[in-house]
Amino acid sequence: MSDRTTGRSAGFATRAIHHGYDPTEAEGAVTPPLHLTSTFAFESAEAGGEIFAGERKGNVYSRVTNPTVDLLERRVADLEGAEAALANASGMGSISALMWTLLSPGDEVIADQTLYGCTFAFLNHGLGKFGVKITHVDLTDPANLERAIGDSTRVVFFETPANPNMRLIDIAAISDIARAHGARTVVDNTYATPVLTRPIEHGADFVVHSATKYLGGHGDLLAGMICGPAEDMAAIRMFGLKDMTGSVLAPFNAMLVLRGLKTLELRMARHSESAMSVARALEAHREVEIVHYPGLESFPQHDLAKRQMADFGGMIAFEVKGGVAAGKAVMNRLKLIHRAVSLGDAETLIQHPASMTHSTYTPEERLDHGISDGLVRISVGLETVEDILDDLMQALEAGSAEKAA
Ligand code: 3LM
Repeated sequence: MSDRTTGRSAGFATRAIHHGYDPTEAEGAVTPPLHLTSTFAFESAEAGGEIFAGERKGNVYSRVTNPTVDLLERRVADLEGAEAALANASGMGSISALMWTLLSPGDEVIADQTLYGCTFAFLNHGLGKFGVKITHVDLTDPANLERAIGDSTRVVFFETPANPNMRLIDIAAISDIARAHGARTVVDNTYATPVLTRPIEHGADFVVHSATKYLGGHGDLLAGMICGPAEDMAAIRMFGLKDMTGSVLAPFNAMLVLRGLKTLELRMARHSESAMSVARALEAHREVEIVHYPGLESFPQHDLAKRQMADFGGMIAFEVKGGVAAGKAVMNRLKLIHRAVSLGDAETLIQHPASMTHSTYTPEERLDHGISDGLVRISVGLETVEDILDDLMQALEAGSAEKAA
């Protein structure tokens, strides 16, 4: 999309608001219509047959295409710099539709050590059961991939920043090695969003999202997205989505994600600014053992963060002195911040990965995969930052006071 007056390509926020839609298509409606329909009428029996055979364009059934969902797919593809995208009913729906399509028994997936709990379970307990080999490799050092990758490696999968410990992966370095060995790179971009990082521009083949999080942005839906080459997206639509998972995004939820996208750039700026303040305040607090936030100078991969991310995002992981019990006590003293899983909402959310989002790992696996039991994860929301800080500080101070008494 280009600016109508200058011809230069339109900016991110402009495309997030306008890409792929012209009000003249729909009686001048500035907001795109919601096509709340499961099925579509054919103008003749022959036309229906031709659409089914792929000889003529047209909608058949909303498990395959729907115009509201289609607009969301085109818009997210544009924002990620991808040829095409596919929407699903959840992030897990996206990851599974993609993997069922790319993989066959005997293939290997190399995944980073740290993954969201259900992704870890899907790979190891799901795909693993069907003859796909899952190998976890520490991808923070690309040399480890060079050593591990083999002829049967079909997919290299990672999150950056990773849920929950915030480790970063160098997308360009990993994608280069994967490509040289004929493997496809999949990046879960849920934490960064295309505002902060566009993995395809760094050489990745596919991007997946839990659009439940920042893309939707308001905690009122579940959704997932896959972005990548048009030919692969068509294959995933007609097999992974249509036949294997049936994990279709409802048109109403597509409309809500389209609404969320309009403010994505604005929200990410505010999430990032507030998270930076929270990370600094936590790091300065005597009750806090360690803070993992890519924007901090103390973050071991701060240089990579500056290279690969436009800003540092809204997610922080930290540990309180005194371990699990002390961390939970801090969580229980919070008054404004909600104790809840999920992330990317307007509300600040706090959770304990070991007993919540990452309880799909055994304690031994968590240890192996760099997910410490004392870790507390915070998704910094859009409230007035002083109120977030006051709440966290009173919860930490009460811990100091208890110790002193
Ligand atoms: C969570 N995460 O609280 P859905 N990829 C990443 C994710 O963080 C998630 C998914 C995929 C959380 C959800 S835990 C019970 C709640 C990096 C989800 C999966 O299927 O849309 O939830 O996305 O960390």
